Amino acid sequence: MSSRLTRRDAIRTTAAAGLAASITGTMKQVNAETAISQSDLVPHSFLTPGKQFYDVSRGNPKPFSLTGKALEDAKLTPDTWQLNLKVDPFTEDGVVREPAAAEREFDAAEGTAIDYQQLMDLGEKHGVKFIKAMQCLNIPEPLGQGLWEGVPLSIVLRECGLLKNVRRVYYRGFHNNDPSQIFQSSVSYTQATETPPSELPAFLAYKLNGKPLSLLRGGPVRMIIPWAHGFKSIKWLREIFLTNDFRVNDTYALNNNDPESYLKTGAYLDKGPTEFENGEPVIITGQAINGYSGLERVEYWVRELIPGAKRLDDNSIEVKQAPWKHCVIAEEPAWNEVLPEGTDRRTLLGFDHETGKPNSWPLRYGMVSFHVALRDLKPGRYEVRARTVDGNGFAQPEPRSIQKSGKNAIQTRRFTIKA
Ligand SMILES: Nc1nc2c(c(=O)[nH]1)N[C@H]1C(S)=C(S)[C@@H](COP(=O)(O)O)O[C@H]1N2
Ligand SMILES: [Mo]
Repeated sequence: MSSRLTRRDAIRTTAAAGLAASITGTMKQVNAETAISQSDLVPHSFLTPGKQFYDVSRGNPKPFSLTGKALEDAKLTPDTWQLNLKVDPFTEDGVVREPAAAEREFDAAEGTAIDYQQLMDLGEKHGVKFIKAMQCLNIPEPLGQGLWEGVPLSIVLRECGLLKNVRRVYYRGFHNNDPSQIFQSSVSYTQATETPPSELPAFLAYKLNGKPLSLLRGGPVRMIIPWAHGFKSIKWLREIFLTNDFRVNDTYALNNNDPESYLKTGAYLDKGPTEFENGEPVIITGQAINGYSGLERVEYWVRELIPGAKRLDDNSIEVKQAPWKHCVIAEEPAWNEVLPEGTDRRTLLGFDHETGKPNSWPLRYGMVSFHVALRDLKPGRYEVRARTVDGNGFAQPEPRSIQKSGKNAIQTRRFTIKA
């Protein structure tokens, strides 16, 4: 792919159209005589470099801003990292009768915490890697997509030997001594230990895109919960608790979020310029999340905004019964070009162990680029929408249009074709 050449073409045609400022836009206009290049249609990199993830971090100071001794005291360097893996003796009258118990516990106070090398050793034997997109329940835009590498939570829990009365596993990242800074999340014991063979497991990640997980992205070790929104994927992981409290005690639930929501299938439009010359194709691009209920296709609908046009609600008849058409979903990338050097696809979860082909395209819990080139629109004002249709045939924002279980309102962009 000669992306440099096509880039230059795009600059030339954009400048010719007097839209020099729009070159970084991804909904751009391309001279009809210039072939539309692949990088115009798929402007996203397949794996997101760690630094370019949209960051969602709590804490004051934020853990990734710590340096020197403060960073070591926080035990957030590979040499100092320690993980407590303990039982929570919680009981409550009339609610939880018996406390959880474990044959073995790992506790820094006892000098028995799990260190980085021990986790690496587990990884040596039981490590897995997979590609997964990160998406915040509350932000209508994917945060990034990574190749994550680490150890399944089930393998780490096995270190505790026999367990009794454990119904949930909850975990926290580093926080300072202020209890209001605690940000914890949880999974059921079953979710932690019994991964359906076709699914990705809950796991402790220590590598991203082939490199040690950076402090910025939650390193040295973060939790990754593949089927969930980002709040379950706790960064700067330091503590895991085994409890008999069956209730979902995620901090996120206190902010009116559904703590059991699954990663939602949805289409997210890229931003771009709002004015175009007459007679040129308008390229609409975006990314879709392949969530828990699968991704069947992405659709778009363009309507002309005639004077007096009403704002349309996602659940309006006009939107539901509009003549939606298919967007083009990006093909599988040239894997050798997008994966870190030396990555053998046959070793990735979600890929066939013999052929190296992905078990599904788009990848489960991954994100995929989509596009459509709009041609022959006459001068006027327009509004374009994109939506996903999930594996059960439900169109976005269904089947869960409750925005506190994942933001997936139908996105719109408005633009004008000049006379
Ligand atoms: N320790 C800790 N982990 C955390 C958070 C946090 O504030 N503190 N934010 C969570 C939320 S809400 C999201 S969406 C993801 C974002 O991950 P990213 O910053 O790597 O994109 O991290 C999650 N893990
Ligand atoms: Mo989030």
